[in-house]
Amino acid sequence: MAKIIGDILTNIPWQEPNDDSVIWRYKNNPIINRNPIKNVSRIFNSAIIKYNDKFVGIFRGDTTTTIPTLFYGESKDGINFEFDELPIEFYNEDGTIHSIEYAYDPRIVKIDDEFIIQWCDGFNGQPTIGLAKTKDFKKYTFIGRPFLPFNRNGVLFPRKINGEYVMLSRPSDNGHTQFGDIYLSRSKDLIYWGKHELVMKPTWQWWQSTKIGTGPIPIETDEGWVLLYHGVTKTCNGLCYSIGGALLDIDNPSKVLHRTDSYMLTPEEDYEMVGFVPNVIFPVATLSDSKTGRIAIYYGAADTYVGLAFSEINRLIEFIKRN
Ligand code: BMA
Repeated sequence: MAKIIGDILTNIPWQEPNDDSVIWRYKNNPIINRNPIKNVSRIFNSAIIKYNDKFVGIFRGDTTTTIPTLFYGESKDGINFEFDELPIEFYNEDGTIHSIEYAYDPRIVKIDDEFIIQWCDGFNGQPTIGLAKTKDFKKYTFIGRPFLPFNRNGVLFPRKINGEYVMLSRPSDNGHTQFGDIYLSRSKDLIYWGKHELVMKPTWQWWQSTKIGTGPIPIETDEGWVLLYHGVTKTCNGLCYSIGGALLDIDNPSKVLHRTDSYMLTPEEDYEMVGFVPNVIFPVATLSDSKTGRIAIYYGAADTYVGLAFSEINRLIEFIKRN
């Protein structure tokens, strides 16, 4: 039996499965609908984490100017969220305002006593990774940009490994990138990054043959790091995004122990197949309970909604090893 190494979070959202699926959807999906707040058309691809007695999130909101930016929201149950109507304001270390060009696909992780936010950040009009920190979800301090453009899907591990911060990312281009591998980089201070290594490339299975990119913050278990990722295929109708999984070595996470040949979740529901960008399932965050092994997965659906799904650590690891 695999064990999650992490906090006991007994009140995460949960629904029992109806069958032996590795990942199953919440029955009342989507949990966030169109036009969720004033001047925001769609909230999707968003990050949720436990903070004190509530669940808080950094949400990607595509505004009515069509520019994506980041909003704060919170919830008692991890399902019904209330949002601030104004975007998050970031400050530089010297107290001046750090202005954001555009910001999307945030992730959030707690390392020691700080929450670190990672997102795709417009840098002179070109995408790369931005990092910021907060202790209270009120004051946000911009840390910097680990890499030059073009890069996306920067995802930190939830603790230092051998004394260093470790981040996965996907070097890309300035458009709707038609290629993409997952790389790993290390840093002693979150500012200077190096020791880059390749982790995974696309494979011959069509669902993950065009590009791949990291999803949520990896989950630590006694069998290795569980990594959920998106795998993309090209069709006559555009790109299609599904969820895959891998198990990475605990001390050297550039080493892939197991990886799925088959997808674990692919667009099948109306809210995943019809929307601003059809056929997209984009996993961004998980909440997991080390006591029961339950996992709640938050994903963007069709670049329009937030969907919720569930898994359980033994099923997940079994599937990753066998498929
Ligand atoms: C990717 C990112 C995601 C988006 C996906 C599908 O390149 O921009 O934000 O969900 O495309 O459109």
